[in-house]
Amino acid sequence: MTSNLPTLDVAQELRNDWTRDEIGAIYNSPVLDLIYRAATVHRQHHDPQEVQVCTLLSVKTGGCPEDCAYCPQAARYHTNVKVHKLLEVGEVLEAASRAKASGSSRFCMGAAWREVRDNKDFDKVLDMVRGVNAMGMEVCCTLGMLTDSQAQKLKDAGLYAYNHNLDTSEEYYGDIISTRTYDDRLETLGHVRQAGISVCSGGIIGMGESHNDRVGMLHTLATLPEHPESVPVNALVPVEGTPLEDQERVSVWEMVRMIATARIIMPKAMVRLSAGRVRMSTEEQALCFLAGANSIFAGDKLLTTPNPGDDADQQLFQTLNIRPREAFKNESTGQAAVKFEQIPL
Ligand code: SAM
Ligand code: DTB
Ligand code: SF4
Repeated sequence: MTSNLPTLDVAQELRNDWTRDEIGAIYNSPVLDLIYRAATVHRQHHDPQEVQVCTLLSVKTGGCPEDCAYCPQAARYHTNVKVHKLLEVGEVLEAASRAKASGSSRFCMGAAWREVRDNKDFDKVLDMVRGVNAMGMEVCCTLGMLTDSQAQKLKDAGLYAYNHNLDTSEEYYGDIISTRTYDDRLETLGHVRQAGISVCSGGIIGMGESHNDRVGMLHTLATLPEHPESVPVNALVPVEGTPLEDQERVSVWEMVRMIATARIIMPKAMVRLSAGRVRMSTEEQALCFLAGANSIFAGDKLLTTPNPGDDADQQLFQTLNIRPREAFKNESTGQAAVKFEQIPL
């Protein structure tokens, strides 16, 4: 018996000319074939025993002017998130140091901002970036929209990666967010890429989008001039008070389809099993790793919602014989290396 998957050379070169139909055919293929193929591609480009461990910290929480329907930090929704102004540099560096001690190689600082403004708070964030860089961790930020000069300042301070998610397809985007456009998002990603910062961009499933929307988002990512170095796949965490509070949780098979398709079409990217792990069993997470995920967020909190925590993850790594990936492994897409230097303080 042969597989009824459309033929595709698993040892293929990187491609940026995927059609939406080709990606749809992969996404919709029989799930066991899909996992097998993704696992094969994964083993050609990555060590399957290695999983990148990233720690997230919300450095400025809540009170955001945007209307992202999924987000507990939008000021207009009545959620239990407490607004907190930008943290002090010292407390952020202490958190980064704890994250490093517990095995994280990447530290990602998130701010509930629409965009970065050239003010004292941005100067503080630049100091945080310098400090985390000096600890020998990959430092990442997710601060909203950036201009080209702000991206350059972050790069000069030692920023390794910038997270800015497309979240969903261009067609569905307007149903989820009205306060900025898909093109705004793509423009910031262009500034990040231009500054030579590693690009982290993915999305969320379980927001009421169709399978075609999921394929559409993957198509946009895989046809960027260069693939993102990291692709986070989040399952919606439905939070009380947000417009999406009553969304049904996605099944593991939907996560597996997204992860496996991302792995096949962007073979060199780190595919991150992101929000939603707290609801998953060891077996479900193992399926996601088999399907090509090779990165997670660690710690007992994401930005504002729960995450499994270090003890559970230590157990997970032991059970599955996986080990944390070291910092600064060349994660270039193969199309243009992200040149990175550790900057002495
Ligand atoms: N304000 C910045 C921005 O929107 O780019 C950075 C922080 S924002 C919270 C980062 C990402 O978190 C969002 O793009 C979204 O993908 C993810 N996110 C937020 N709330 C979520 C939720 N309830 N479930 C899953 N992912 C979520
Ligand atoms: C990403 O793709 N997922 C993370 C990170 N990038 C910033 C955020 C998940 C947030 C989940 C909801 C919360 O904890 O507030
Ligand atoms: Fe604000 Fe980011 Fe949340 Fe949107 S996702 S409301 S921009 S913090």
